[in-house]
Amino acid sequence: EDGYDLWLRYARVEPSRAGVLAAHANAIVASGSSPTLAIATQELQRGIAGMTGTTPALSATVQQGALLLATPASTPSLPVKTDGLGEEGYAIRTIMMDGKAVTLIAANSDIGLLHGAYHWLRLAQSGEKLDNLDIRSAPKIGLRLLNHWDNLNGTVERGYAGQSIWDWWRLPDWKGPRYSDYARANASIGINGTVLNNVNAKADSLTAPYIAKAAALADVFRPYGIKVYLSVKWTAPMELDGLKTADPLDPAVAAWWKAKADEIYKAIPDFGGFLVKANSEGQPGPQDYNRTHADGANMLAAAVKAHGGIVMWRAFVYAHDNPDDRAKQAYSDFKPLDGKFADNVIVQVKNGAIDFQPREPFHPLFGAMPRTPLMMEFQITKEYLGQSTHLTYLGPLFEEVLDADTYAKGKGSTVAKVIDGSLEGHKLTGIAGVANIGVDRDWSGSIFNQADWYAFGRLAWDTSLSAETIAKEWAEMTFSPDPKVVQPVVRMMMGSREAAVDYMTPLGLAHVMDTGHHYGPGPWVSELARPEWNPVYYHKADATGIGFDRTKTGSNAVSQYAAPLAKLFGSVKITPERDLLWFHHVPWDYRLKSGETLWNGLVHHYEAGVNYVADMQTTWASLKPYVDAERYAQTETFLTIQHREALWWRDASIAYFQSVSQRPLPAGSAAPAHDLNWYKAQKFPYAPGHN
Ligand code: BDP
Repeated sequence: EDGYDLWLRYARVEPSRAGVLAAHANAIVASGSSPTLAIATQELQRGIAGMTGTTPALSATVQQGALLLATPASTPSLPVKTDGLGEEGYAIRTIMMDGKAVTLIAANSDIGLLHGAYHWLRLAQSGEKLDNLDIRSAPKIGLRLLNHWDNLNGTVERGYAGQSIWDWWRLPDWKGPRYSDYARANASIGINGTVLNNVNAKADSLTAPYIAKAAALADVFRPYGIKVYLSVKWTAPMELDGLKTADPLDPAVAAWWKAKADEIYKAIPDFGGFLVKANSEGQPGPQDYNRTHADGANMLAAAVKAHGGIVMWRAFVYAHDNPDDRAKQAYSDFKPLDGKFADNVIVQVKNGAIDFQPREPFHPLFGAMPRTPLMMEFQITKEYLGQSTHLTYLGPLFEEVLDADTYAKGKGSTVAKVIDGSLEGHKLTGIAGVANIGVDRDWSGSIFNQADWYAFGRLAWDTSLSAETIAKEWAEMTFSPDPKVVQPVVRMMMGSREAAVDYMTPLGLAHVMDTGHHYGPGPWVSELARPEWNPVYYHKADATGIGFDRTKTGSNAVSQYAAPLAKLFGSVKITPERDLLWFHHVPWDYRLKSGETLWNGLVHHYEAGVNYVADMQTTWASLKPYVDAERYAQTETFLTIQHREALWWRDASIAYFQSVSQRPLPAGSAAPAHDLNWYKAQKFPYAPGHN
């Protein structure tokens, strides 16, 4: 097992379970014909054959124990109501039909049936009961997208799983099996769109040859219910066709984009739309012409509007000439534009105000732009969380953000309700995850990183799921439904993100990773051109203490949150300790809730992180008898790397912060293995994922 099959392994089950499966799926009855329906029935056949050894026949007549796939169109007297299931949802119900017990998968569309088929297969693989089923499921969020930061030359920005899976060079002719396997995996977790290219976009992706390549991929993905989107470069009209300006209010510019959109829609009639990174980290944008983000977004939106397309405009902006706290800048730029965006624009906001840190408080824009649809941007690829080798399950991070209360309309105004549109009554809703996918056989750089892709999709479909439930499902399908495996694996996963927070950025620290590659520790870095590129900017450690004062006495970023939170985060005494140094500059001898000093507490957090990794190693070793050799060995080795690097993080961080705090280590804590200069001297010029 090399991980290629992801959570769709359909491994052979014990004879007794095979009997149960066969009894509930001894034939497949599907009326109608479409590529999507064919995929659904083939997937069911493949899954059942894998698990039981017998392929159920496709049958035209209902028999006891059949699996039935039906829509109101194919079966006018459908015995299950499909109202409220939308175009993508489904119901699964055990019913009696002509005196025979059958399992009915019902939906309004064949895509809904496909999702239902995957749900049934999930139950089958996880060892769940298959009788008396009564399930209804429909996504609350409309756009559930992966964002690939894939470059046209095959590299992947912040990619740690090898080169891009898009073989741009051999497209559109060669459409390898990876593409449909990719679509299967995504459809199985409800993802319905993919942005093919990096937000740091090249204009070339909008040329005719590249549109044809994107169209070829769209053709593969379409029957799986997955639409294609493209990131665009703001100055494409100038670069590709010599326009003198990219001013969004210039009619020639608007006409260029309109013609370009028409050209794309001719090749890809169901093209989803554009994703835009503008005026951010050196990318051009409307502000270069003294126009606003709304001016830019609305011009593009007009170009795709007639085709039903949308524009996802990113709020990830911070300017080099803005002396204000970086954490405040997106809000400062976008909040005044609330209500000014066209109705087919959605603003895409990262989960936190800085950049995908191991922990950040939720982004203050959530809840602050009631008249503008906002979509979430999570990072599935682990730029700041150990990249491919650290086992840091992101489910708890996603869950923490989605469940965070913005208080925008009083208690219970969670981020999830902002992005599913229910809080402010928006119809256009979305969530995006920056993909962790590459050509590695295991797709994601490690077996456990697959869980992050899986968790993103499952939460995008249903934000009310718990990270733990998802981890359990994933472990059951990825390894085995045996509780002897599932329980320890889930336990490892559930604490692993907090462990990374502990050994990298405890107590609300952030962005102390080394420059460029963001891999190991670099809290000492202070000499880069822009202040906010330097870790010292974020931790502000000095002789008196550590942390970024974002209260009234500092940058006052707390004022960007709703009143109850501004109050909470504004007071050092009541700020949750996990966010302490994000909001406050705190004296080294400040007393934490545990009674120990901040300095001692910091050291203990680093150690707790390292110890957690050691515990995962022990747990994993105990699973050796139950896991196949290849996947066992990869995880074992990666945990060894993680432990070594957690120690490195601990030691380097302590060596540096001790040089500032001038405090002795708490009793029982070992001194770092090397002196500070040794840690500073570590360089990684060829670390993956950055230019
Ligand atoms: C940061 C990455 C950078 C991305 C940028 C973005 O370091 O590579 O281009 O975000 O999201 O996380 O645009």
